[in-house]
Amino acid sequence: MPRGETLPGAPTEEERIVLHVDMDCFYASCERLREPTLRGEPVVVGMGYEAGEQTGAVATASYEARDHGVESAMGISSALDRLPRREENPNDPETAWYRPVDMDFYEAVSEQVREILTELADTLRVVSIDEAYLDVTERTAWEVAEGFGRHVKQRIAREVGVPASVGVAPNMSTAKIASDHDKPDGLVVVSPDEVADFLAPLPVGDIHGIGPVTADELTSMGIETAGDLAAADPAELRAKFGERGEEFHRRALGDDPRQVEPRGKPKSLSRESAFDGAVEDFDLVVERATGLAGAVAQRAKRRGALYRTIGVKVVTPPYDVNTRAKTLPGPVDEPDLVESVAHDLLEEFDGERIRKVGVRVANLSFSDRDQADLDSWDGGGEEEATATGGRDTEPKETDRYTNDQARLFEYDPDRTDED
Ligand code: DCP
Ligand code: MG
Repeated sequence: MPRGETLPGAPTEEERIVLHVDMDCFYASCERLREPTLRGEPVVVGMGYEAGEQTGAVATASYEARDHGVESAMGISSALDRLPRREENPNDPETAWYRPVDMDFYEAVSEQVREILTELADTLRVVSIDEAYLDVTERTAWEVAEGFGRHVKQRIAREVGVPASVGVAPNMSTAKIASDHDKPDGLVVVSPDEVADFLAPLPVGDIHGIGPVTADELTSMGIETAGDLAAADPAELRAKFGERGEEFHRRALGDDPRQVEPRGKPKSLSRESAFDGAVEDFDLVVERATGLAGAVAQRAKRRGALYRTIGVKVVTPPYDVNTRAKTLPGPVDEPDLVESVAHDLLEEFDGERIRKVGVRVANLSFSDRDQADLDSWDGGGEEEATATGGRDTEPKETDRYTNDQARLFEYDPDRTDED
């Protein structure tokens, strides 16, 4: 339907109420859930924190640790410079508790949150392990939206035990900015008549779709805030950025026509794992791939997905991405086959130094199951199928992190609709 037209009886865009939930320092909050003594303490979660290891990266840091400059994607040595291990300095308050990443546990916690959100939303779109949009138009009204947002936070806190920040706004991009606005434990409601004033002072880089490069270009044009962008001449923006320029302009005005929609059925499922540096021991690679194959096959089973293509991804230094895939005569659900095909495809990399390995199933077909099951909170790792149906192709990068070191074990968020 063209913008500006409305079906009789359908709510206009301004009448939609969108809620964005983003869990606070999620992995660290999960660690606190099973180890309550970590509450209120600086906590750093990452890989490569086992005793004696000096490489690896921070997945997340609790807000107490962030106060000391420790943040996601930082190398462990920088983190340790700022905050040494508490175990080694028991009486020094300027230290932190370090814990390794445990994806299975975080996914289980995430699943519990998702169940609550499913109950609370008209429509739910899960974006990553700790983030989701809810269309709650039929559940609440602007006059009581703040209470509704608080109710969502409280249910998650009471029933799961982890903190969330919530933003409520008339559209997705403003709701996302709102949830980030007062973290941690934030609740920010931006009603339709407040959107422009809320956005105006924010730096342009906060606007959905504007990355650091575009932000720099805008700054050089004298456009620093969303308010500047909203006031800029759309024709000039178009001349400089093409259609994207007009979109930036609309977004800066708080105009985002996207509707909250559940995720469609995935085109493929994948899981990958980075080594701590590059490894030469091929047995280690095969062992890691076996674990990934099992996890992917299990995820496919849970979603009722059959696959025809099984593939691997191997990243060699510096950052060369190699993919290999095999397409079967018909769709299957056979975990053993995923493992053996993955092993076969990896053979040719025996003897190479390997930074990262991944396993993927594609060409999916689905048995009859509830769509809700497919809209899983564990969405990490899905990718669009390649147009060539799984032959050797350059995979689409779904990672939002530029620093490969920061791509932590099994962390592979599907941010394709976000970035
Ligand atoms: N993550 C990761 N590597 C990164 C960034 C994030 O492994 N470079 C993981 C750890 C986070 C989780 O993803 O806990 C969610 O990412 P967020 O960006 O939402 O970060 P947090 O939830 O940790 O913190 P915030 O309170 O800022 O949302
Ligand atoms: Mg978060």
